[in-house]
Amino acid sequence: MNFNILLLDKNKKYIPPLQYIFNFALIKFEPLKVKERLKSDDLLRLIADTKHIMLTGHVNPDGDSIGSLVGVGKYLQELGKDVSAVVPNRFPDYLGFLDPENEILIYSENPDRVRETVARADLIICLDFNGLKRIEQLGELIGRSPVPKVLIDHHPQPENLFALVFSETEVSSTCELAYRIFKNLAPGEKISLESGRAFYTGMMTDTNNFANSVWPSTFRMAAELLELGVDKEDIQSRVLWSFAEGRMRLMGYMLHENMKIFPQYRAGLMILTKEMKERFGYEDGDSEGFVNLPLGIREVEVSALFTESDDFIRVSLRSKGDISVNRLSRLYFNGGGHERAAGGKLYIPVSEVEEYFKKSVGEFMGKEK
Ligand SMILES: [Mn+2]
Repeated sequence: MNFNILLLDKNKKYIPPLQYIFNFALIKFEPLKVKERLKSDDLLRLIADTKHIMLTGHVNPDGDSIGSLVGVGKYLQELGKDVSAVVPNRFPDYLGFLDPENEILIYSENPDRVRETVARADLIICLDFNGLKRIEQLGELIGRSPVPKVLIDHHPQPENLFALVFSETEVSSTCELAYRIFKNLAPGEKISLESGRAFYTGMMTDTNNFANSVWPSTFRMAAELLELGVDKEDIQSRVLWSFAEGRMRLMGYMLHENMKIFPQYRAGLMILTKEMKERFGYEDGDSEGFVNLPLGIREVEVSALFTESDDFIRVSLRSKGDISVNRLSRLYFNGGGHERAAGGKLYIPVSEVEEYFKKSVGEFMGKEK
């Protein structure tokens, strides 16, 4: 291990505190594993050599995506870095409080500025997705950049093109992993309230308000962030209790008229068509969480939400028990994800979705039994 004095920027001189020097002795009290500690030293060295750092989130950015971009971004700014955050397309309005100055660049709306940002960056950090193909054209652009790329993510099977990979599936969220890395990264540099609030948002949304994918480390982090001063009521009311009336009406409609249950396959299904979106004044993010609803039914172990868009049908899958929707999606829905939460895409007419779902889930659940 290297205890050189770290110069993160010309005006700031870092002298490692005692705690850093005795890091190995302290490891058993720290959530960081030895391997991670060594990797985070590599990350610190990579960061120390850079001026312009670009952070990238995934398509249809959610709370974990925006939370990790803002949490990591603010931290790196505190270190004196020039930081840009980019997402492939727009994120829902209820996450706007994390980016009050509209600093996050949106590739679909401003491709030229994003191109300039990629050209200027001397380090690219990818957050909350496991490979560049997941971010479509933005991924191609980043793939052509010669600068080192770092991945921080909690999805299985990360792509093999990064200089440094932090990939851990036994955490609630990318925000949890990023918090763990950055809170121990630069000696003497603390997580600010602004970063903490962003990280809290991501762990709260990815766990469905601390219901799924919660680990002991998740609650520990939540406790630390509350001690830091994060206002959880404020975040809850901004993110969970700020939907439009149309979203509630749509949810009622989906449950009452649209949801189909197939007890023979232990499966539930909802199909959100463009026609329904129009009827209920649908806005991006309005169907957030719908896919979890059928899982509340005793018999249902796999739940699917199909959302029609102009070019394809977006697939969301959830499960409980031992059913792997990651596998289900890889086999039938051109996607993947976590064991109990996965996504995919279908390129068939919306009228054929129900038949296709019944056929594939029937085959799959037959094998799973
Ligand atoms: Mn996530």
